[in-house]
Amino acid sequence: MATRIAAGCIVALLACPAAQAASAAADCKPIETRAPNTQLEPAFQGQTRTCGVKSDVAFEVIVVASGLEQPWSVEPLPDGAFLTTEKAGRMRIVATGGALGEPLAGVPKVDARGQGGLLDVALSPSFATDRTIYWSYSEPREGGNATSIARGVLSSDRRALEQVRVIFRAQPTYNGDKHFGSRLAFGPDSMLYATFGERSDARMRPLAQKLDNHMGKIVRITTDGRAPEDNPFVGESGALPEIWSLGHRNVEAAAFDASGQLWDVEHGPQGGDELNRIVKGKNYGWALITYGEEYSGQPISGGATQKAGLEQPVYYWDPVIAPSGAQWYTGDAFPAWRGNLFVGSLKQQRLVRLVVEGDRVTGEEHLLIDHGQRIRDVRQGPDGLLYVLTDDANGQLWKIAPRS
Ligand SMILES: [Ca+2]
Ligand SMILES: [Ca+2]
Repeated sequence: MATRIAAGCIVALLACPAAQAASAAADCKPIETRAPNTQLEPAFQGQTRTCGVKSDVAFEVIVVASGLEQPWSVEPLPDGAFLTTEKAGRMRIVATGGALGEPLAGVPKVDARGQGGLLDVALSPSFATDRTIYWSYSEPREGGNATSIARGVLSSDRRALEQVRVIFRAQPTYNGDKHFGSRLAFGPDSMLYATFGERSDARMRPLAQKLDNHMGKIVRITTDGRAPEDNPFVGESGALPEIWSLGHRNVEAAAFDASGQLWDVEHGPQGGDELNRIVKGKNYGWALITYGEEYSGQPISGGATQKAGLEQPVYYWDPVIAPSGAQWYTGDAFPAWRGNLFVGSLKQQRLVRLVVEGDRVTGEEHLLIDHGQRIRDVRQGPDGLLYVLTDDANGQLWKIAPRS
């Protein structure tokens, strides 16, 4: 055992560019070898195409459950079961043995057109005692739809949601079917952080830069959906008090790290998916600055990538991975992965592992490539294993466990 640990440490050091700065240039082989979509220059070395790393970790992929129709999110429950959402508007519990439960009663209707539907689900920080869950969905509204957040109490027989209440409605309502976001994450402050897309269309895109709406924003709210007094724009004329950060495009991945720092991974334009370290009140640039280009190939904002007062992404992908779901790994099952960020990739059909040191990404590895599935969500279970959800008409829940 001791030998195995020592060997693992050596491998980890060799894979770490910081530990081999002198020979980094010679040894650094980015995983991404395809031509980029644009010739835009990164703001700093390592902001894109960082060194590929390979973890010396033996694992197996076990199918826990099948037959989930376009599942969108999974939350491991404390007892080893799982709460899952399906895009069409169903929430189901997957039992510890993998049996798929009937759809829970009490879920409000969703607008499942396009990218809409039942999206993320999060457990109350005190779920063990209050059995309360929170979920986001594209809510059909008069004149269109928008992302809303509801909460409810899981009934004791686990067949229904009770005391269901919509606690937050992103504004404005819009008649579209794209860029709803969203992910929900409770912070160490027990506040609920939620991400919203900017609805994609040309007329909606500028809203990401305006504080009078929730499009292209991350909000921070109480469990009742109210804005805490210490939010950055409370009291500012014309600004919505729930806003925590702005200038986002479409965020389908967000997670807190072990230190309590929030990160997001957002769908960018063609060649511009990005990882951001989210700081209170900051502007993340969309669409005044961005990497990548329109999917038509046209430049965005004249190709501007940097501007004073606008945050740079910690990392970006060109070509894109189409990120969905993120998890900072903190478990004991895979010591070599502790502190790494895992991100699901829809378009590239893989699980991305990032080695992050401070505010720099120093290594990237792509896992599960041979499975050829779009990855929609990734979460860590109470057992320290990773759970992955595939985006498919016959979606599956996978367990990634050490190979014994
Ligand atoms: Ca979730
Ligand atoms: Ca940005």
